[in-house]
Amino acid sequence: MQKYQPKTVLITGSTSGFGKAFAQRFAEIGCSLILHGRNAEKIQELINALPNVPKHAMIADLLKPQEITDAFNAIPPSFHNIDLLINNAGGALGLDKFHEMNLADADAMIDSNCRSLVHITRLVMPQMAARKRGHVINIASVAGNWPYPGGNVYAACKAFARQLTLATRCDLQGTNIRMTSIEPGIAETEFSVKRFKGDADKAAKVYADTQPLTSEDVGEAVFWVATLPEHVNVNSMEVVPTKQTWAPFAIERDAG
Ligand code: 8X3
Repeated sequence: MQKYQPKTVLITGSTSGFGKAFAQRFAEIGCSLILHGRNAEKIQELINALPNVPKHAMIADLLKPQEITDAFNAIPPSFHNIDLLINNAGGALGLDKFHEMNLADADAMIDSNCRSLVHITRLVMPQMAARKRGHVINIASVAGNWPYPGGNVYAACKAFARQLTLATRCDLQGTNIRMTSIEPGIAETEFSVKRFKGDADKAAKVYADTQPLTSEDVGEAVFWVATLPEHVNVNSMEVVPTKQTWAPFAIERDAG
């Protein structure tokens, strides 16, 4: 089968977890990388650790739309022809019941998972359409497909990412642009430490006594999707550990 190789890849949230694995995987095949993150030092560390391919640090706080635009406009011309955008940044804050949760956390999740996704994609996509070449991969989650207690706003944000992917595909007729929603299940990354605001013990319990996905597992899934021949589009792909399935419905019963 004739395989496809992106030449320039932009990865948001590249300095940890899945983002790092994507950077490593695409560097291995010689892609030029635009590595987005909030922290310049962390991006530099990543740049130093990766194979020797062209790299550009894109520093922006995703909660600040103007920073996203400014950082996008500062991308050097040699990186302008972005073939693959991986919208990976975002994450969860808290696991509280909806009626008890912190509204500032909800706003931050909506901004980092949804608004920034729209803004970055809107900035990157015109050159893909003009060149009739490109692929946008949105990192959604099983949380967007299957409800679980305390998932509320995070789950809704991930459902947004998935549906934005599918709905946007309707607009991409004639552009040759591919678009994919990847929906990972439980994966051992910094995700839960962030969700529990630095409580490493609480985060570790999420992954205890089971075999979650690794960042590399998800990296391999994304790599496969991104290197399929250009006439093949994976709309959505759910990837979970073998040990993760579903619980029965919760039925509230009267006492007594
Ligand atoms: C992360 C997966 O199941 O922890 O998106 O919500 S889960």
